[in-house]
Amino acid sequence: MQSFQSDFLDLALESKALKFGSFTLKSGRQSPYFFNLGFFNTGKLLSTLATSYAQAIIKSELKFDVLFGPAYKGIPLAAITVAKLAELDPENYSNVGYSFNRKEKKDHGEGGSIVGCALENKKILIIDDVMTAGTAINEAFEIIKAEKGEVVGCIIALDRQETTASSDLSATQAVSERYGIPVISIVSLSDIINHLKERISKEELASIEGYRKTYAPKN
Ligand code: OMP
Repeated sequence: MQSFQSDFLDLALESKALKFGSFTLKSGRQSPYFFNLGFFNTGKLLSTLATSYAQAIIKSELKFDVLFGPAYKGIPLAAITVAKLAELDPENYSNVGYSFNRKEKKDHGEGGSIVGCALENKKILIIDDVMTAGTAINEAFEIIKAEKGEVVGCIIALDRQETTASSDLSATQAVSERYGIPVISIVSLSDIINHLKERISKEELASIEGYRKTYAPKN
């Protein structure tokens, strides 16, 4: 594991963004852990979060023009990460743009549903928090398609590595296959288990391992 990944997981535990217990997911599944990126809510935490996203993007060597953060949660993620990319690697990222969609249509001023860089004819990297079934990401694809942008990849903080209800692939594998693009993450469920197994209780570890087995991709 790289240091940006372990720093990220350490802060996730410290900030209580990563919690253990019993949680109902958007999909209705009952999960023994939950990752709430909203707990990265101070300057220090956001700065580390931005570094982790930026390092994962730099490592991927993906080339893109605009980092797109779907409303609402993707908005600050796109903003902090594009700024951090320019700081860490100005030669390659100083001119990368960022944008996000409005949830409500604006009918005055310049109108339009995109704020920030226009997406037309641009290579777009989508940034989001967590992928479980891929529902949130699918909506982002629709928005970008309507704006005539080309999605070249997705970056998320956590890949939960779970199958969806309709496929034997994990949601990230399914999205990657459906759209023919890479889906990269700062960390995955396997990284959480490997990094934290000495620091969480035996019971917590056993229920996470059980959950992983139940929803593991079949490949
Ligand atoms: P999908 O849209 O099904 O991929 O689920 C991802 C969304 O679920 C995230 O954008 C969150 O709103 C929420 N979520 C988390 O934030 N953290 C988790 O650990 C799990 C979920 C979830 O409900 O699956």
